[in-house]
Amino acid sequence: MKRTILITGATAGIGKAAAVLYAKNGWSLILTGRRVELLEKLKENLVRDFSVDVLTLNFDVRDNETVKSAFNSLSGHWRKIDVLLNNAGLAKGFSDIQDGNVADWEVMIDTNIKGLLYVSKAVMPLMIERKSGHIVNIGSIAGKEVYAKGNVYCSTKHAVEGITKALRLDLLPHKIKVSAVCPGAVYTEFSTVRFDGDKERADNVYNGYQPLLANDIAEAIFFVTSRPFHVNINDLLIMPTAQANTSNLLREE
Ligand code: NDP
Ligand code: 8X3
Repeated sequence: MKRTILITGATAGIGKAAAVLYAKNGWSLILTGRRVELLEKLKENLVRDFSVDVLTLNFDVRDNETVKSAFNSLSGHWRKIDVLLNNAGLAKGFSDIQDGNVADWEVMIDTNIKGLLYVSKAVMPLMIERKSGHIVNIGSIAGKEVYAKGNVYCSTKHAVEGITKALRLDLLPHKIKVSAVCPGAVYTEFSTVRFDGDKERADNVYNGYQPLLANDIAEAIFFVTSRPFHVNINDLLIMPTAQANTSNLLREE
C-alpha cells in the first residue's frame, strides 16, 4: 500500500530533496511551506516525473490557527500520514547573545520550537487514531553543542532534541516512532536566510571544504523511515567529513 509523508519546509534545501527522494520511491506527499509558487512548481514536477499523488498545504508554521485549519481540511486518504518530517526551520543573525536582535530570536523560537509543536499537535491525533506513524524531527549538531554567536539558534535546536525525547516517551503506548536526524553543515538556503540574503557571506560558510548536500540528508531520512517496525533510529548525527564539530572545520584552498 502507498505510504504518505508530510514534509514541512518542502520549498527548499533538505525538505525539497526529501520530497524528490520519497516521490522517486513512489510515496504520496503532503508538501508544505510559505512560498506557494515554489510549492506548486515542485508539485507539478513531481507529478510529471514520478506520477505520484501530491497535496500542497500553504502555511506558516508559526501561525497555529492556520496550521490547525490546514490539517482540519484533510480528507480521505490524506488523513493517513505515515511519516511527519518536521523540517521547517531557520537561523537568523549571528552575534554574541548580549548583542542579539530580539526580533530574530522570536522568529527562530516561533519557527523552530513552536512551529514544530503546532504541526506535531495537529498530526499526532491522526497517528494515534491509527496506532501507527513515525515523526522525524530535523535537529542539528547545533542541538548538541553551542558555538560562538550561535546562542539562540543552538538553543532552539537543543529544544528540538528535548521535544524529540518527550514525543518518543509520550507516544510509546501509541506505537508511534520518533526519530531525530541531526546534520552538520549542509549547503542549502540556510545561511542565505541567516544572513538576510547576503549570498557572498553565506557562501563563505561553505568555502574550502565539501559540505553535506541536501540529498545526503534526504537519504538518511529515507533510511530512518524504511527500517522494519521493531527498529527505531532514535538519533542520527551526520557531519561533513571535513567538520569535526561545530567549530572545527578543515578548510583547504
Ligand atoms: P532552507 O532555508 O534551504 O530551507 C528551509 C525550509 O523551511 C524552507 O522550505 C522554508 O520554506 C521552510 N520554512 C522556514 N520558515 C518557515 C515557516 N515559518 N513556515 C513554514 N516553512 C518555513 O534550509 P535547510 O534545508 O538547510 O533547513 C531545513 C532544516 O534543517 C532546518 O530545520 C534547519 O535548522 C536544519 N538544519 C540545517 C543545516 C544546514 O547546515 N543547512 C544543518 C542542521 C540542521 P518557505 O520559506 O517557503 O516557508
Ligand atoms: C545548522 C548547522 O552548525 O551551521 O543547524 O548551525 S550550524
